[in-house]
Amino acid sequence: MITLGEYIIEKQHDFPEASGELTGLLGAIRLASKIVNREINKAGIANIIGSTGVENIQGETQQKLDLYANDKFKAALEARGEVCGVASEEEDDFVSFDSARGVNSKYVVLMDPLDGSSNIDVNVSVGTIFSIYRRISPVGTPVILEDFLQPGIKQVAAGYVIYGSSTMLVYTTGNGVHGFTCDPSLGVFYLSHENMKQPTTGKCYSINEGNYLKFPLGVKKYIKFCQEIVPEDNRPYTSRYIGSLVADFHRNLLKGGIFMYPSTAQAPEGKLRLLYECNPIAFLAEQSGGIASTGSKRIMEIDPTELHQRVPFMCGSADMVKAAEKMIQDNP
Ligand code: AHM
Ligand code: MG
Repeated sequence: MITLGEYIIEKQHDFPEASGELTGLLGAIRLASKIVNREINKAGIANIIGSTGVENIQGETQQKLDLYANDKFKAALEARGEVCGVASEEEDDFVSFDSARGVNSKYVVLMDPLDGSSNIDVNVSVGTIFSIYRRISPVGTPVILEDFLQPGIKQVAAGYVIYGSSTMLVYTTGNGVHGFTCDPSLGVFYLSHENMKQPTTGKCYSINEGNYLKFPLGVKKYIKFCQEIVPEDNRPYTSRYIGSLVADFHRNLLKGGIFMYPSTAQAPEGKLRLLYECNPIAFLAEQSGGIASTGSKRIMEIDPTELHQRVPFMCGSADMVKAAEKMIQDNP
């Protein structure tokens, strides 16, 4: 039984220049995820479900647990001193950690502290998504916006925590995707899924079909393709949509499948955020053998222009994403 902490230290040797900072940083994420996990498990009995009545900068109502998770992750990252700043889906602007240790550290973290948070009220899986970059501004100075506006290919590490029927932490540092399951009695994450590989095809498609009439033609055609009866190609695929990106991605990672949140007539850039959701999930998708795309462009090659930028998103099993991309490109 290898713990997450032991595994990270063992893998640190893969990076000759490693100084232990990334190890410390992942340790902070592990700690905050255990605190958030404990709170989520009490959701029905403590006064923590429901909304705060406040909207975030993107006009979405914040849930109490959105703010709780945001505070815990921020506090753990600041206290550990291995991060010079964070950007979060729940913060208007990036946050600079200006302590002596903070300004002297080289990493920034971008996060969606509690993704799919409206699912908590009904006891459905939610997640935390994180993305880690090396700063581009000089060490020893406060962080700047450009430290956060880097394309996904510059990620040093990314991952998520899924608070599901069991709690798992899944991450990559560019050497495969590794999953750890939390033993709730000990509060310890153990290696349970080493080097996860997403099947090249699958039987599941995940999309909010309630938006069907608003989708671009290529997406509509792809949905119809998924529903056609072609037994030799495993079609019709099964429709599975939890409405919690981490949970939908996690299922498709293990079983094969495609997840899509395309543009709609009302939201030409879709809903999901490039920096907090799409880039980290894209890094994991690619590291497990899958693909993540807007339909016409690799997600990780997009140059971000603003913190809360949204993009149309599809990811999953390579053959399925390629088929969807082709249909979208053939039907502009
Ligand atoms: P959130 O970050 O505000 O929780 O929104 C992101 C979530 C994703 O987890 C999920 O894939 C999507 O929103 C679901 O949206 P919809 O309800 O429009 O299908
Ligand atoms: Mg989210």
